[in-house]
Amino acid sequence: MHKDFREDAADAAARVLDTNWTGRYTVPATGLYPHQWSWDSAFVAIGTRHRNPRRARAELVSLLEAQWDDGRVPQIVYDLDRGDDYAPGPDFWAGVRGAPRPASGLVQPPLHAWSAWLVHCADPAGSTAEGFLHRVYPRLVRWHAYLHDRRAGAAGLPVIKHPWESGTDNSPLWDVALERVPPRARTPIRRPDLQHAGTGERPGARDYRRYYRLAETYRDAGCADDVAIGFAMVCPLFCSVLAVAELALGRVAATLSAVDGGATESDPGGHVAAAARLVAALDSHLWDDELGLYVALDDTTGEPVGRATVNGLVPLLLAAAPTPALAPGRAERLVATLTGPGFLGGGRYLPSTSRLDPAFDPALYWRGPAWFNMTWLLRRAVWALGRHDLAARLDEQTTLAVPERFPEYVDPDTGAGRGTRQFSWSAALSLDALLADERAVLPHPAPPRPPAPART
Ligand code: 2M8
Repeated sequence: MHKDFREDAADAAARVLDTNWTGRYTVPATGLYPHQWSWDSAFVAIGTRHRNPRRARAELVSLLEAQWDDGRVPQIVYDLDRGDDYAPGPDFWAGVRGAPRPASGLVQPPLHAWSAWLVHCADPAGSTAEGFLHRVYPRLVRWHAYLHDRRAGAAGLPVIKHPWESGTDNSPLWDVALERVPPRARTPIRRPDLQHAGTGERPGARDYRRYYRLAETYRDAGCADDVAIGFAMVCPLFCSVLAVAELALGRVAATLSAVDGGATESDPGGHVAAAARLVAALDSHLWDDELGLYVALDDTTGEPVGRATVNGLVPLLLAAAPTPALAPGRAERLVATLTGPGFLGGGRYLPSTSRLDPAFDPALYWRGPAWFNMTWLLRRAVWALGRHDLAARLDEQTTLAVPERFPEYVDPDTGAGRGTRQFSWSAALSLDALLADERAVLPHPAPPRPPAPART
């Protein structure tokens, strides 16, 4: 990439992040998404750390301050001044116990520990001076414990209780389970989102009636996770991100014990072991040999959901890990699927749903368009595997960011921008793709130090 282009693109991305910064956190987009979203903040901090590491730390600290008593980190932390600008708003969740701030009772993929580790590595001196890792580590441990314990499904992997928890809301992975949810909600459904994005790009009215119904059922059960609400799905993206986050927490724990000589209770080996358990369960329960990728599992019926989506390629992040690693042969199969006709072999950019899946639609939200966060995850995965050719191929999406004004997602064939614009994680992850130090690509356990030379 030309040097001037890189600098201009990085400046433009940083300006989007400055505009969307509220003073405490970054909204995903000022119109469509006017509150703090959980995994958006994690992605945003990964980009912000390059130019403003202090703000990246504040981003994660503000989100973790909204952590519930039971350890969950909420999907959305609401800004009450913008309460009516997005639905469902804060009123929908009012009355649920255990939340220190007005927030949704749902969660999102647990990318936060990985983000916190990358944020620390960008400015270790500033991070240490602020006690950043000491502040976030206990909260991240409780967050993961919530997922491992309260969300444990039959396969030993955490379940999601709503499509919004996957971050890939209308992915075909959730279609069959959603069919069981009556498309009727008591809450009147408002769609302020349609003022900011095309109707043909966002989920439809019937989807929304089911989303609301499911959210109502969960809320009315007090957001208790031991109550069956008819939707409990294991997502390969969610689980593999949690495994990487455990590896990151292992690095955080090791750093803390080196810094304070064990004063902070931390357990590096325990996090690596948790990651290993997740990888083993993922390999045993979610692999689809015919599709050549990982699929979702319906925890209610025990049935796998044989649909090919980008979610099922994300476990490639775990392929290069020395401990733990995917089962032999899986990395090669995943790369073949990634480069095959359903994904990069069938068009220019990485689609969110396989081009070969019957639900594929290049314009519709998570059913086809290329998203910057998925491309970023896969780019890190292939780089860690030494496939720099594929990383360069995935980088092509970054060049669209400036002319398309940092769109929420793009058409996977033409690259035309879709959804809202000046979207924070598109800007943050473009910034990271332009500026990141690739040596820190994944948070695998640090290699053991060579033994000190023997004294003579
Ligand atoms: C989208 O999800 C929200 C609900 O959380 C929505 O559709 O209104 C998804 O793309 C999700 O992954 C993202 O975190 C959120 C905010 O950017 O928007």
